[in-house]
Amino acid sequence: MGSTAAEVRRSVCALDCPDTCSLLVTVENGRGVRLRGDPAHPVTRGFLCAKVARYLEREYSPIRLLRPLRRTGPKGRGEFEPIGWDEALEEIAGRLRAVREEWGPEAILPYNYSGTMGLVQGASMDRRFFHRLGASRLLHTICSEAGTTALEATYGCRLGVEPEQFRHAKLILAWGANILGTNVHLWPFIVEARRNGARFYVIDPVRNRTGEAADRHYAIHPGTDLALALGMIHVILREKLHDAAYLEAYAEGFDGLRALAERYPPERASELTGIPAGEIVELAVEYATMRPAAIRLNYGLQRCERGAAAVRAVTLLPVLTGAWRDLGGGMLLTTSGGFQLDFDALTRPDLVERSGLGRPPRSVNMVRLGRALTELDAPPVKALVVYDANPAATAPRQELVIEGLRREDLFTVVIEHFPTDTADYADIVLPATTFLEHTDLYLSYGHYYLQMARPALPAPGEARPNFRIFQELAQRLGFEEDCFRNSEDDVIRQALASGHPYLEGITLERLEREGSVRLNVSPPGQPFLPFAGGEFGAPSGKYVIDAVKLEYAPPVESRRGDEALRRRYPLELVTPKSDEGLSSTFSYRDEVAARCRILEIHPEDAARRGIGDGDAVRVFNSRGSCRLSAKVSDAVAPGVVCARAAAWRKKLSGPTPNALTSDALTDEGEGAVFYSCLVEVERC
Ligand SMILES: Nc1nc2c(c(=O)[nH]1)N[C@H]1C(S)=C(S)[C@@H](COP(=O)(O)OP(=O)(O)OC[C@H]3O[C@@H](n4cnc5c(=O)[nH]c(N)nc54)[C@H](O)[C@@H]3O)O[C@H]1N2
Ligand SMILES: Nc1nc2c(c(=O)[nH]1)N[C@H]1C(S)=C(S)[C@@H](COP(=O)(O)OP(=O)(O)OC[C@H]3O[C@@H](n4cnc5c(=O)[nH]c(N)nc54)[C@H](O)[C@@H]3O)O[C@H]1N2
Ligand SMILES: [Mo]
Repeated sequence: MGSTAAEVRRSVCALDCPDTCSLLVTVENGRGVRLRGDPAHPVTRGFLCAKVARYLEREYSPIRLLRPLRRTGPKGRGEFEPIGWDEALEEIAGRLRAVREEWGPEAILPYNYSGTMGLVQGASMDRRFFHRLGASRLLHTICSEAGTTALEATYGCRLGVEPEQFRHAKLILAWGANILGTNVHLWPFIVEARRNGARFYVIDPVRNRTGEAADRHYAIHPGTDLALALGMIHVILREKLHDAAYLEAYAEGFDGLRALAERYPPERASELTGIPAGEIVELAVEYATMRPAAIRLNYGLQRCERGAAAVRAVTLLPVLTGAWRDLGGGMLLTTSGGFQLDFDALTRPDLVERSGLGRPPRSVNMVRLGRALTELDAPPVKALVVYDANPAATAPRQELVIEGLRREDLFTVVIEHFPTDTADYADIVLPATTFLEHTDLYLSYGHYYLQMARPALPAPGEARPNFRIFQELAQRLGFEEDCFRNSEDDVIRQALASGHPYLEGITLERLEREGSVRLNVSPPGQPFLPFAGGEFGAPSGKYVIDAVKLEYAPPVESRRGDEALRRRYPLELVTPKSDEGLSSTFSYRDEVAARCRILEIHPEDAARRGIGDGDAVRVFNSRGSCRLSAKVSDAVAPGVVCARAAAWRKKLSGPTPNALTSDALTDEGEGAVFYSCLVEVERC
């Protein structure tokens, strides 16, 4: 027997991460045997993060879902029997039709988020389906809404420094950004900058691996970044280190900012943030004078009650100093605004008019899924379709979410790769393909390369792409519009046809040939300087400084917040991402579960409670409780405890820290406030 020669196929990592890596998959006899980062991609540069380097283990996991399933046991037990696709789709279509008839289409709620960043599988046929149906509209707020709202309000667009240009910086601030854990492809550029003398500082309540690797780590109190930024602005203005000409040319509202910052001298900022006043002065002066200065802002600091204001203030720092003029200077929160695709063509919001509802459907904020399933009325949610998400593990108010999922009168469909906590509550489970098995188009929020992938591997068992599943449901519900007959390639062509200059000359054929194509954000071979001047990146030509929105107020759930609450629950819990996981996508792995079982607590707080290293502890507040294992450590400051997000409940044998997190909303954007969370801890 002649052995089949190994073949290398291209793919793209679809996980929700700024890096959106270009992949090379080695295939032998139809089976993936090796996965690596494409050495030719300017940001992937031939390496992968530890979790995705082992993605083939996930791909071929023995617990992967391979056939449609119907529930046989009580909800939550995860007991199912296999059924055929036709039977499954017929049943779903029938139930959706019945709910629509009895309760109206808004009684149907889709719930999806970050399973795949692919636009074809994650935001095209599915959206068309729910728009045409007239289903409740899900607000996708769980991750970044406060930050992007603030950025757009201030800059008018979502652009940032190219990762490749960080190599030119002399000062780099990682602000609420765990670069080594969540954005590791930025790291080599930081290493290069440091080799050339750059300094690297981290502002984060937790001293994680990124903080350990920094020249300085500022252990800021959670939720107080706004006060730090205002303190820095105060110093920069007092020392006259601002770029008056840049501000004059490009900013409106500067006088208001000056008046506000007057009231935030370093002493006040210090009291609020816990960072010594002298260090705030030094940081501000260094920031304004060491050039180029780049800020890597990630979404960590906007997951609190005043998250949008914090992002507004931090994003003003490079405006104030004119850091944007320098190659390697400025700020990176997201690059997604470079991808000027035709999103309406993809998702077809106009189809709502054909739903028969006669008005736009109601919106449901995904942060409040628990309330939606237990409290919402007129109509109540009677059918829930979950895909690309695992809310039983990742949404706040976990106990309320579970209470909702347990409802006998709720019909739940879960489209998944794995038997997640959410899938355990499904009436019907449908097996989905992974990004290695389907076609997709990928934007990025961490670089400026548009990418496309074809299936690199055959789909195992009976798994199907989301696109096809929603297409078949549309057919069964009798949706006749042409757009439901579009192919995946049709949809990609529609998305590319926006006519925007950034996409000129980028066709499906070219993407297919090259895999990854740089957007036309700057002339070939030249770096992109979105806000340097000249062709200024904001459409209005001006930044909007809205000082009224920048007044500091402590989060209700914080050490300066509600007093009665603080007395009962005196510790601030932050639940950032685990380095080993990707939200809950790898949480079936024992190493992720082990990591997520740990609660970091400062020696003083531990001693006061008689807690020793390794002790089993109960973490609790009025919303719920969970059992973790204490790690006594000064990686957190007194008053702060830290547990890693997104464990599977069944791997912890009980509730996860999201049983503790709140479904309050951010100041702007109605985003999630995972990190404004007061708790108490006791030894079990
Ligand atoms: N390994 C890994 N990579 C991931 C993910 C993952 O789960 N694991 N998830 C992906 C997703 S969904 C996202 S959105 C991105 C997120 O990427 P990041 O934003 O970098 O990660 P987070 O853990 O959400 O938060 C970043 C940091 O903010 C800190 N932080 C918390 N509260 C505050 C505060 O009040 N002020 C400041 N200054 N910092 C604060 C946290 O301690 C954390 O270290 O990462 C993506 N990449
Ligand atoms: N406490 C706390 N909670 C958090 C956070 C935090 O920092 N702290 N972070 C929040 C953030 S930033 C985010 S983005 C959310 C993320 O939360 P979710 O959106 O729930 O993301 P995941 O947990 O990664 O779950 C995605 C699921 O989609 C599935 N999937 C992947 N690809 C496909 C596909 O092509 N088709 C289908 N049908 N399914 C697919 C995967 O198997 C996986 O189970 O979590 C939030 N939750
Ligand atoms: Mo996220």
